[in-house]
Amino acid sequence: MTGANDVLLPAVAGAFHDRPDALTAAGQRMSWEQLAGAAAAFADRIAGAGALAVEAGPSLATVVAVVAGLLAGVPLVPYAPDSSPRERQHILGDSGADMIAGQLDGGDGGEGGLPVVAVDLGLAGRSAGRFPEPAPDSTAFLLYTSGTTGAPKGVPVSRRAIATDLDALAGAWQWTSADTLVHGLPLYHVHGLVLGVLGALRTGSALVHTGRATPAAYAGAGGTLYFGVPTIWSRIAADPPAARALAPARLLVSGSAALPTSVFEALATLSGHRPVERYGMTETLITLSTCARRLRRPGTVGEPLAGVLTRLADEAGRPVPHDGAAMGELHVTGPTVFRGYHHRPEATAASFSADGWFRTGDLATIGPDGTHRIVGRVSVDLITSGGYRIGAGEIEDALLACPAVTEAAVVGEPHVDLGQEIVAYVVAAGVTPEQVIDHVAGQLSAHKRPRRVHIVDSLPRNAIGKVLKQDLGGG
Ligand code: MLC
Ligand code: AMP
Repeated sequence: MTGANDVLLPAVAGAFHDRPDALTAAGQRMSWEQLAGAAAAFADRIAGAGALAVEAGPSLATVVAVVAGLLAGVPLVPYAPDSSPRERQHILGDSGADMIAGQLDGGDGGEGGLPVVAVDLGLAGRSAGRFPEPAPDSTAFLLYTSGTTGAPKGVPVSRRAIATDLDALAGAWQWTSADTLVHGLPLYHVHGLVLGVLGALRTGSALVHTGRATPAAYAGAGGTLYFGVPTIWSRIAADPPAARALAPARLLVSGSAALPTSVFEALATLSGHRPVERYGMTETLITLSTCARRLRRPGTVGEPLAGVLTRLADEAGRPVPHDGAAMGELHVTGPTVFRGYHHRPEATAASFSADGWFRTGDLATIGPDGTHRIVGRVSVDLITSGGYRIGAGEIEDALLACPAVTEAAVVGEPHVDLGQEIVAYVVAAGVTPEQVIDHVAGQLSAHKRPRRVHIVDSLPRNAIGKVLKQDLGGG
């Protein structure tokens, strides 16, 4: 196995026997040699940039742009292709990106006047070895992720964190160049991008991106290793022929949100596979997982990966026993944990304990045998819907920007398909719930739209005026 100080992406450096179908996305295929050539050509064009923003659609062009940034040592700032102008402006401005990888070369015509450079998949550039391997502690990505309030924050992710995490996962999942990885996840978050693209390029496994993550697409992809969020797995479990078609696979992996026991059991019955469940965050990468070699039980996310340490703490920061019953906030430390948010010292300080452990904001139990269960969130203001982490505050800000809305409170309510669905309670006059949803749709990407809006006379508040979110509901 390649160590964290060697090349980050051995497949791009020619370490594996090449194959014409090394990468498949959006109906296009590429070998690793073709990827190395196109990425080297693109790297020459972006070398020296401060940071490269990437409109990260599910395509080979995204993979080429990302690999080029990693070759040239240019930090990458991937963003959702359906993000609104407001979201883009925030990400481009906050990150300091000075170039965009986009569809067409565009001089200064790009977002915010930034030059747009288009990827050419057919170009074969100079040797991929021309650029020296950047330092392990340099920033590979600035990934934007929601907090409870305000706009998303930038999380710098180092090359060392990525290499360490992928090597630990390869060990836990027996992930090798004999695998074909299949998924249909977005390429601007840890799950689809770091695990789903860089994981394949580090282990030398072939990669098939399915485009839309439908049961039929997963069933027809013929992979050995499948990644999905619980919403994808629950749709597959509800489609028995698709689930049965996964029987020849080696391993099904679920993460980004809690996998319901009923879905775990349906997959086990239909496909013969007990899925591996793993837990992680943008800030920490993946830190906990069940093991390919050991019995996998529903509802647990296994043990810490190699090098990761965990503990539980109560609200005052005191230790909570690891007895399998007591709940506490999960704290994490280790080589995959980030050092702090981009230009946000206060948010950084609030996220680490006095002795330097990252406070995840997730409630967990830890058994005497080291088995972890994720049981909820410390804050009601972080919502997980379809495996996306969404801050209630960002949606409330968008609602309050609607002139008809005077007060707004957003919560996540249980939803059989999405895990949680976004529900908004607003005090508003002269608008319908649909108009309020449309207003948010104009400001935020699709997965942040409230599914339901309740127009109410007032919001329940405590003596100091804070909204009592636990008293909302049933509307
Ligand atoms: C959404 N829609 C609405 C709506 N909100 N329509 C009307 N009113 C609203 N309020 C529309 C959508 O635009 C879409 O339209 C349709 O409803 C279906 O939406 P959906 O069911 O929400 O999503 P779908 O497109 O089917 O995708 C489901 C999914 C997706 C699970 C594939 O949510 C997804 O890719 N999730 C992955 C998120 C992820 O990668 N998280 C990892 C973070 S990293 P239309 O017209 O398009 O059908 C991380 C670390 C770790 O967490 O541990 O991994
Ligand atoms: P993000 O930062 O978008 O990567 O989202 C991280 C969050 O996803 C975590 O804080 C958890 O709340 C949630 N999460 C990830 N994996 C799991 C899992 N296996 N079970 C429950 N929650 C999870």
